[in-house]
Amino acid sequence: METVETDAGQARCGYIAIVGRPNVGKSTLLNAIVGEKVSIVTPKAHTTRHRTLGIINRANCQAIFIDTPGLQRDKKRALHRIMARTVSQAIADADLIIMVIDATRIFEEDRRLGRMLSDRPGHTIVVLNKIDLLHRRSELLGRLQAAAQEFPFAAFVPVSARKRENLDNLMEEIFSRLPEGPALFPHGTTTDKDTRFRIAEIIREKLLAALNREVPYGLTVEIEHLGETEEGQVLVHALIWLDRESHKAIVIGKEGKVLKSVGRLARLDLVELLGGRVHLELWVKVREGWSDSERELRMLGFDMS
Ligand SMILES: Nc1nc2c(ncn2[C@@H]2O[C@H](COP(=O)(O)OP(=O)(O)OP(=O)(O)O)[C@@H](O)[C@H]2O)c(=O)[nH]1
Ligand SMILES: [Mg+2]
Repeated sequence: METVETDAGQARCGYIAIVGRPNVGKSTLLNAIVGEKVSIVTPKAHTTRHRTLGIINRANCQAIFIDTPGLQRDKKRALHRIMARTVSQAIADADLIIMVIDATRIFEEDRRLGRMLSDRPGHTIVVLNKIDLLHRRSELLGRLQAAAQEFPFAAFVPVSARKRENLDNLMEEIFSRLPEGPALFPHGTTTDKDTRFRIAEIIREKLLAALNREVPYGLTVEIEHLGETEEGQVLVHALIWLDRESHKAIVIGKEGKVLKSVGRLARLDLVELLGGRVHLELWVKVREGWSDSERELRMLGFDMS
């Protein structure tokens, strides 16, 4: 991405919450802005479960983005309640809010989110994502007008996170609105998440992509051991926790096919993340009802505060 012109004399720094319906491309946008995969992406809704920071620096400015889970109505499971709380907390913590919507259509859930943000109109930017899916570029003006009529917010920016289109304009809108203040993270830091978390998320990404229906939503990944083999490879032991015994055979697959393929794909990404050879071992275990138990969630490392 090109450098954005900023007032070099005035340090700026702020938190920007990225919020929106599931699957609108929030994590894809974060990764495109940071230029690194800090948050996992899949074609399935409810991929992101944790508040994840992505940090970038330009001249004298630091922008700290907060990726959030997709906003959802379903609050039946404890996991869903935590995810909804994560979104509210990120909004409360943020100096600026990016509300991501689909450029092709406004949904009722977008309107509901718009109402949640209506007390922060000057601090909210609407991003119309996936403009590459519009049949004709001439539709864009109409989509922008519709969004501006619907939401009383500060700016409306059409982008394609996947194709990295118009991100410079978005960055300008963001940088010009950041509050004054010194950087909060050292230069070079791109996320707040540690290696264990990032490894677990990469494995979960591959599982989500490989599995269908409700199976992916009842699983979580825990890194039991991170070390080194005698040959100097990075050694990862990961536990895949399922909340139903009946899902075990599906996750493992016939003759272990599903698990093997997940392991192969995850290892490719891990080699990139860890910068060396990786020995990955995956174990499938069951903890009935983990996703609806606050106690289990805490044990599995979910932030319950
Ligand atoms: N065509 C197109 N697809 C996109 C674009 N941005 C994201 N996607 C796709 O949309 C799907 C969802 O992307 P994510 O980034 O995981 O969406 P999200 O909003 O973070 O989803 P949750 O974490 O589940 O709330 C993926 O298949 C992405 O590749 C875009 O600009 N254009
Ligand atoms: Mg996401």
